[in-house]
Amino acid sequence: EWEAVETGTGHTVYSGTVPLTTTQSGSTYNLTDGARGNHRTYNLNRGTSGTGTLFSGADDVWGDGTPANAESAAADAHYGAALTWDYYKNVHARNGIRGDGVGAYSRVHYGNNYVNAFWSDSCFCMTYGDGASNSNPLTSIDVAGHEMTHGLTSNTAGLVYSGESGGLNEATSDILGTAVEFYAANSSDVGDYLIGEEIDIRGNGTPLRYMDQPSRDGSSKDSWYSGIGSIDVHYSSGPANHFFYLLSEGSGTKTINGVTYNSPTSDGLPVTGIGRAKAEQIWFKALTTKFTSTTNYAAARTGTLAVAGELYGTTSTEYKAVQDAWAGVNVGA
Ligand code: ASN
Ligand code: ZN
Ligand code: CA
Repeated sequence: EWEAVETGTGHTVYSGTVPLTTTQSGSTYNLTDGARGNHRTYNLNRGTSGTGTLFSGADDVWGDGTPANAESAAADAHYGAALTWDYYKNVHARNGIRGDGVGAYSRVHYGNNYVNAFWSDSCFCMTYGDGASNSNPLTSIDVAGHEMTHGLTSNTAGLVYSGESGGLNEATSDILGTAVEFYAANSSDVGDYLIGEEIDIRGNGTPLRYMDQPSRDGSSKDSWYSGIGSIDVHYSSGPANHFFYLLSEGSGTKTINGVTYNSPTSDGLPVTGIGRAKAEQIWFKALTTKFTSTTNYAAARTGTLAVAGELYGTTSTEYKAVQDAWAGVNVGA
């Protein structure tokens, strides 16, 4: 018996035809990513516990691009995990979720008509439902990056998943999930500042969340206020998502990759963006070197400013942009 790292082909639901790193064991191919800590992708086949079965087959072609083929969502999940791994490594020099080179695993086809996806620390794994009518698996790149980033946050800052730290935990997943989507630069899946725009989770074609103006979803908050720690963490994430958009792109109206955004500030003052790449460096470094389990919005401001000072200096335009972007979401000195 021998094993070899191979490059197969995935026909995904959301990203077209993509390369997938797999493992060949004898005459069988497995969805085990031999180049990325052996990250594996399993089929729960509508079950809700255990690992189900590892995706395997006699050829190295996975899925047909439709949700009806069980391998299609697996191809998305395997691809999303690989992209997130590559993004952490190539953009932030981090070797996997824990920094130890060990891969996690993905489980697809969780439950029946299950409209959610989630990370779990106990299994060190991420899990995806198939959505309404089992026809919209929640396996798009931004969602995969979001869920895997819950693992990163848990193993770094450890932001408690309630109160303001919970909102910052959620925003970290939206921010880095979005960064992975841009990193993919896949012609089928261009980057945007929307979350879940491909999975039709609302059934009307609209995204789950908006980073330019989080209140566009009807529930999220654009700016910090006393008491924001009492609302759902997927809504208290709003100010941090909005901060990241403002820091990257600046305030006002802007069209990027064909999507038009409108990002107002709570203080009415303009923010000049510093570009997504610098904003990502600031957030990632703050997450991994400044934030703790109890970091709140005020402390996130302090931590991101400290990082901006370290990276660019306290008299830099980058430092001022961090100040202005936090002021734009009502987080002040
Ligand atoms: N999809 C959700 C999330 O990752 C699942 C949850 O709320 N636990 O935040
Ligand atoms: Zn989340
Ligand atoms: Ca997106």
